[in-house]
Amino acid sequence: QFAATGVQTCFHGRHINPQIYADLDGTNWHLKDYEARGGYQALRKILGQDGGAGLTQDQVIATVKESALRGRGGAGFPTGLKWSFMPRQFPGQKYLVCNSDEGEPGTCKDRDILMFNPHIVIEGMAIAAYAMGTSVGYNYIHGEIFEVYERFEAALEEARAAGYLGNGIMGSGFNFQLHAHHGFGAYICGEETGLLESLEGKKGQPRFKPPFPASFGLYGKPTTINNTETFAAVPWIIRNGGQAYLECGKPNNGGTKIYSISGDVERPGNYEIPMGTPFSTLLELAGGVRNGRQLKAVIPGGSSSPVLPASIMMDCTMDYDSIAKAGSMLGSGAVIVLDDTRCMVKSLLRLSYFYMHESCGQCTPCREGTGWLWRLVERIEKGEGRPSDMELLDSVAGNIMGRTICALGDAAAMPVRGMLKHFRHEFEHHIEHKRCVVPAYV
Ligand code: L3W
Ligand code: SF4
Repeated sequence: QFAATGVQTCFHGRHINPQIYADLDGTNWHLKDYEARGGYQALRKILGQDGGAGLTQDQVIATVKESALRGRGGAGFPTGLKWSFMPRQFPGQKYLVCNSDEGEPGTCKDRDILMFNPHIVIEGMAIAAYAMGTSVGYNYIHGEIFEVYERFEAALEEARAAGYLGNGIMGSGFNFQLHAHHGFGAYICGEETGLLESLEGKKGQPRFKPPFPASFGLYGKPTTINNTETFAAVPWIIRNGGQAYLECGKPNNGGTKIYSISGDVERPGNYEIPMGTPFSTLLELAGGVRNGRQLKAVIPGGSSSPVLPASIMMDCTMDYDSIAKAGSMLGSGAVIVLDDTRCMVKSLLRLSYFYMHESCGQCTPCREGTGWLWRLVERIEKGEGRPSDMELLDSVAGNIMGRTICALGDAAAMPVRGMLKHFRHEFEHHIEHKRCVVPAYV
């Protein structure tokens, strides 16, 4: 159950022992290994190449809807619903795109799926392409992880040679050409419309939405974009049924999810667990808080999600609805753990710098506001803050939110509001005493 998507459960090591990754590297990602694990059986099933009747496009979409699979890139949008937005009878080319531009601070799951199980993404994309009547797809891979791009290219070659991609797949009338493309490391190219612009060879600047990519996507054509982990869940769903996947998790939050847990834990890494698992269980899997220290706070869904104090987080389960109810977002599932030695002002300073650096500069509230936020937090951290800075921080954040083209503006503002809501006293202490409330930073 824990390994429902076929991704290895609880592999960790990149942060603590690179040798573990080295051992996995090159051993079991190949087509023959994937086939031995039941790979490409779901594709055979829908095409009727397993002796069965096959599945219609509507049946595939209905199965994905039944599974309650939600987008694993950050927004948690229902996947089956998104697939049903794609116009069926479109007279021109339609596209399928995989968003592997994983750049959210704290997130490192998609790179591992592509590195250790690339065929699961190829199969998931082929099934999606069949369901939506799309014959061309792209996987846009983050530019700073070139070895992942090379691995995926190698897997594509294997799939083409075996007849799982190309024209007349497995003797059926289904054609699907899949290509890999690598970006150059800009965070904003992970935003779906920025990604499309970049894929078209332009500067990766987000477009206004609506129109959504389902009607105006790549080269202005209907396009469906899903995250890597979302596609990786699809073969299991088709083989085992939507209901079985749903039952791995909880209502409205089907299946399992991979969490990239980092920060102050003993064993940081990627952990695949059922939706609805208590946060305390995930923390335990990661070895607990580093050096037996006290848990102070958790950023539950990547740097864009508001921080939650330990008292709230320990009552949460790891699923979209529970984390939203607690006032944050499950996001991409990047769980950043902060122990009692962490200064929240310093933590926010680091996050604010990231958003200022990654703003594409198109809209004024984001371009100017992210820099303003960073400068305010920096002077508070340096002991040069003024009492009025508290109100100013809140006001600048409030004036960014909801006033920008894409979600990066909100993503820069939300952590500020989260910190001020739960750790206001630390900021006030910095301003009043010109030093940190945390003894280690005095
Ligand atoms: C057709 C409609 N399509 C919505 C589609 C839309 C998109 C999906 C979700 O941001 C979040 C962001 C980050 N007709 C539609 C429709 N769609 N309504 O559904 O849309 P949306 O706008 O809710 O989200 P988004 O713009 O995709 C994603 C947060 O995720 N995040 C980001 C992590 C980034 C990474 C990374 O490393 N690249 O993981 C983490 O929390 O802040 O809020 O496909 O087209 N009526
Ligand atoms: Fe660019 Fe920021 Fe505007 Fe997004 S919100 S389009 S990143 S300036």
